[in-house]
Amino acid sequence: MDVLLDLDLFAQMCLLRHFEERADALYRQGLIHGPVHLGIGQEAIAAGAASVLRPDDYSLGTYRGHAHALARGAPPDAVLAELLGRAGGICGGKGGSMHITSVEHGYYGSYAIIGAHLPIAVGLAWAARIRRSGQVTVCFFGDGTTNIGAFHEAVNLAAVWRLPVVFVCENNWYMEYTPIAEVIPVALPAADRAPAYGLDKIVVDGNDVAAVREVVGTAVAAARSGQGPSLVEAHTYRHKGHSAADGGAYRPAEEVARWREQDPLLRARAALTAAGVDATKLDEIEGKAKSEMADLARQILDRPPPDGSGAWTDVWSDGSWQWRN
Ligand SMILES: Cc1ncc(C[n+]2csc(CCOP(=O)(O)OP(=O)(O)O)c2C)c(N)n1
Ligand SMILES: [Mg+2]
Repeated sequence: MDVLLDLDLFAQMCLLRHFEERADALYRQGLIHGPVHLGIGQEAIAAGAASVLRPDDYSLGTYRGHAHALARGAPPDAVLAELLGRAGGICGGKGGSMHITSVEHGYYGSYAIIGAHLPIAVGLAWAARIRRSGQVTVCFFGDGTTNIGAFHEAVNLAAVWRLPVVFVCENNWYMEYTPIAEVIPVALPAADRAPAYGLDKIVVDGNDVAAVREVVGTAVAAARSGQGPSLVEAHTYRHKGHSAADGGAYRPAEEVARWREQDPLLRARAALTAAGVDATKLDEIEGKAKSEMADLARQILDRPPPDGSGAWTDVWSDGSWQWRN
């Protein structure tokens, strides 16, 4: 069997997929307030990249960040409770879907402002360099983000200072409702711009978890050994709309169908069965993930909302909310 893909990694992708399918269903029932952005179809990037990180490495993502937090080990229970606004939410119910953060698991946040987290990733990498800790930072963002100034500033500074950071552009070919090709003068939003910063042009099939693992693994190893940053462009597609409220009708049906055939879970299944794994074993793993997420949602919906006593905690770094109000 290909050592880059094993049953644990398949199980991880099933967890990410069924967590989000459940979140989508709950959103449709009106049980999640505020926007929800699903990365269904993009799981191979989150799972593959997280699988090459050390527990003390850093990662950051966008509002499409559930999978990135879960892939680093954030408990599904606490993430789903956050989405549902129930007690036990990973950010105490104050963040919601777009701001999932788990510092404890090295996931330094989901950011709703496009590009805002790239300079933060550079800061984390710089701090790791000063401490000589050997930690690597991996920063995920979309294709549309490459048109934001912060992208260019962050990649430039990381390249000049040769910081231990890996930028991963999840190119799903759309920025909200706009095809990326309409708003960039090059074909590949990240890869075609990498040489401008002295970086290699790196493209990976983002729906092939083994390929993501290999390419991001190489970039992470280079960063850790002092060879500086990388900019990786991973090609993928979101199966659903920009947010759960968007039907995605602006995308040609044949394009959606073509990418559905390239679904990362289907691709992983094909690779595993070709390597001799019984399909019933894979069904069992996926069925388990699906039923566990349904059970989790039922349990969380039985919980009360947070009681409000923690509303002012964690608001200021020194905790001094009393004298500020
Ligand atoms: C600074 C800023 N400008 C505009 C927006 C509105 N906005 C939200 S998502 C989005 C598109 C981002 O596309 P991309 O980077 O490709 O990420 P994807 O949603 O495809 O994962 C935009 C423009 C924003 N959140 N922040
Ligand atoms: Mg995009």
